[in-house]
Amino acid sequence: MSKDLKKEKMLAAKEAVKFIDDNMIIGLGTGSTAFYAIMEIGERVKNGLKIKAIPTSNETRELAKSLNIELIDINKVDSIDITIDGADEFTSDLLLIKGGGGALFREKIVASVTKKQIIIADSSKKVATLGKFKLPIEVIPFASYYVLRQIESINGKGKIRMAADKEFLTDQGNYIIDADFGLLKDPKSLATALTQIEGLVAHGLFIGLTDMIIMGNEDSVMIFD
Ligand code: ABF
Repeated sequence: MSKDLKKEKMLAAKEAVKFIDDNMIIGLGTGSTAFYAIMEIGERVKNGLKIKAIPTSNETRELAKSLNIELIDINKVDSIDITIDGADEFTSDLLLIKGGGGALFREKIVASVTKKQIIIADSSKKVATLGKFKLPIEVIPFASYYVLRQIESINGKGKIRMAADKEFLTDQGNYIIDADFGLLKDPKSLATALTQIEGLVAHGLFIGLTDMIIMGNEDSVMIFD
């Protein structure tokens, strides 16, 4: 039986939104799974929920505005109570690859400011070891070929992400390099090595940033925490 991944996304999203209460500051993720959570939040706002939200992308900002979800500047808050966001891959020990949607920089900043980071995903995202999904890396355009060479020097194979016939641009006007490092036996060491590379703005390894993963699983959800 083929799995209904859309249903799994929706189940995970609804479960995550139950954690939201009045007067919270909420981080809004990016991607098709986060979309369902934002729609559910919009419904609750329509029924009187009082929150202020911080979007992780221009796309999410526009969706939130269309649902009359009140937004607040991240630089006006000391912390975020709950963020609900998606992932491209996750392991049972809460390691993630994110950035398939190109929003990884703001997602990582929002996650770093968040007290309770909840990741929602369908069951296709769960892996034993990260790495089948190429690692998204945000890079300053001026540094892109230098970073490509640095990625090769640590046994990666990077490619600049294209959109039609030109480089994909992030909300910050940067490029994304999708890098294949094979299966990641030691993601923590790779994250450390990447962080040393000048011109690299953010990488999609989210380590130690997640408090709970809610995975849609056929007709129910599984929680990893
Ligand atoms: C976002 O969620 C990105 O980091 C990630 O690429 C995306 C997952 O996409 P989807 O939920 O559409 O499968 O946070």
